[in-house]
Amino acid sequence: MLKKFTDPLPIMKTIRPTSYIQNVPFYEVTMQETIQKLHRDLPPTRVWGYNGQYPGPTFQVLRHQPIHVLWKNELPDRHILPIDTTVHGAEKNNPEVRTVVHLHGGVTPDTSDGYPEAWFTRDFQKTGPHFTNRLYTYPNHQPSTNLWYHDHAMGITRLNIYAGLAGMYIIHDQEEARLNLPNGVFDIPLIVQDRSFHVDGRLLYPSEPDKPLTAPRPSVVPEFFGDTILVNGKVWPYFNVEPRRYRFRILNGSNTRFYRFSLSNGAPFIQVGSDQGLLEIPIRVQSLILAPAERADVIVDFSTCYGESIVLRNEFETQGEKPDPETTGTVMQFRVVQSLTCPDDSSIPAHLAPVAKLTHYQQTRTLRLNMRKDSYDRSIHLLDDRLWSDPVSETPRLGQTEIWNLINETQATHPIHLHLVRFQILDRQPFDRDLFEKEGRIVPTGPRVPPTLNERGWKDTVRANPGEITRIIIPFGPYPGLFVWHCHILEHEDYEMMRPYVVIR
Ligand SMILES: [Cu+2]
Repeated sequence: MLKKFTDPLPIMKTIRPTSYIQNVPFYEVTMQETIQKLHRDLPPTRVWGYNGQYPGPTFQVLRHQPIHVLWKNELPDRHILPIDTTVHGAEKNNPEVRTVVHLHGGVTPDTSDGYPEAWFTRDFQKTGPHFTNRLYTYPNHQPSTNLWYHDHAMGITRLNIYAGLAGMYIIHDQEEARLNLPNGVFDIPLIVQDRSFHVDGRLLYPSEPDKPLTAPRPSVVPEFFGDTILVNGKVWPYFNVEPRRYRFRILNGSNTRFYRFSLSNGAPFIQVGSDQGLLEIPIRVQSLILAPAERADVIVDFSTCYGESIVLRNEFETQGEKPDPETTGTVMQFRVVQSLTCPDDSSIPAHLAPVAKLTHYQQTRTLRLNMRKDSYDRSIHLLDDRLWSDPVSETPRLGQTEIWNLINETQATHPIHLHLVRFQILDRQPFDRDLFEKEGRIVPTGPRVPPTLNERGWKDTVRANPGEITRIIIPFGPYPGLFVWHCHILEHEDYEMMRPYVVIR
């Protein structure tokens, strides 16, 4: 087993524009294969990175300052992970290595949103059926928040992200700057991901499910749990900190794994932001759940901890079991060993940003999260019992607000993500599953439970729990066009738990 806390936490570089096109910053990012040391005792690992870095460089942008990005693919022709060619979009007649970049949480026109079928290969030699343009533009009109960019290619997203194609994208604005939260070197993004390795250092991703079945090989797996935890691309790193407040922008960038973060010294997280920006007020939490793709913006105060070593733990129960503290129950370590370089004059204001509660809406949709068996007896997860290739069924009107009732008939929590929009969680309510299966009627068996305090900001990914109706309220806009909504468990998303949707004029 790999030793914990042997490597310092890497901090991703901030990417700089290569030029300006009519005063708009222009960035060029090249996807490249590279060899990286992910742990002191692990042989170097072949990974795929944006500009050859895993995780990719961090974008630091200003609100209302659009940017152009040219995403280029210089990856090899053969994939480094097992492709299931029975999965839609990954068939044998398609190129093995296809990429398209999505800015998760970005309010982006569809031509730059990274539609899964808008993929392209090395040097744009081949492009997918919905390829739109090479140069992407991000308007950045949304309030300050923590987004992330990652691959979204049809049928192989789970493999491309696992190979390393992900990075942070942070939007800043004046309102946030005025709050005087910890900044500069005291403001750190943390990308948390689980991985498994072969003894020779290669990334290990299963080529078939555990259960014996007459499936094709390689085959998709219904879920993936790695046996080590990486932060910013290092296995179980440590981070030397000063006795002061820090701001951590935490992203769960894992394929399937959920986390319940806590600190070993019992200190709380002061959460100031969720997926789509600042909360109304800071929320003090002892532990913090993040599903894949969710983000939390938190302040941790080390000011009274000089000399201590504090472990960031994970206590999320999977199938009724807590993770082993020796392995996936540990995330990283903070060592409060540095002396103060300057006094900590940061603050955590009582009020952060207004979050106007949405109440008015024009339409309601009831959408099932359900399952089916494929011809190999494997489980397919579906959105409203439809396949990716079925005709578009969700067509909200531009400028209108809808309530979506997500009825989770499955046994698992699905983090549901909509492109383009931000939304608010209204509530969750248990329903009678048997009755729904037999008669199709939705009969609640308990009250509507409002979201937790730290879920009451703007979101772009919501945990829809099994046996519950999760209600979200979504203003559609500001752009019309073709987008997707999907489960962010990458193994589900790749295997049919994703649907196109169209915002119509
Ligand atoms: Cu799912």
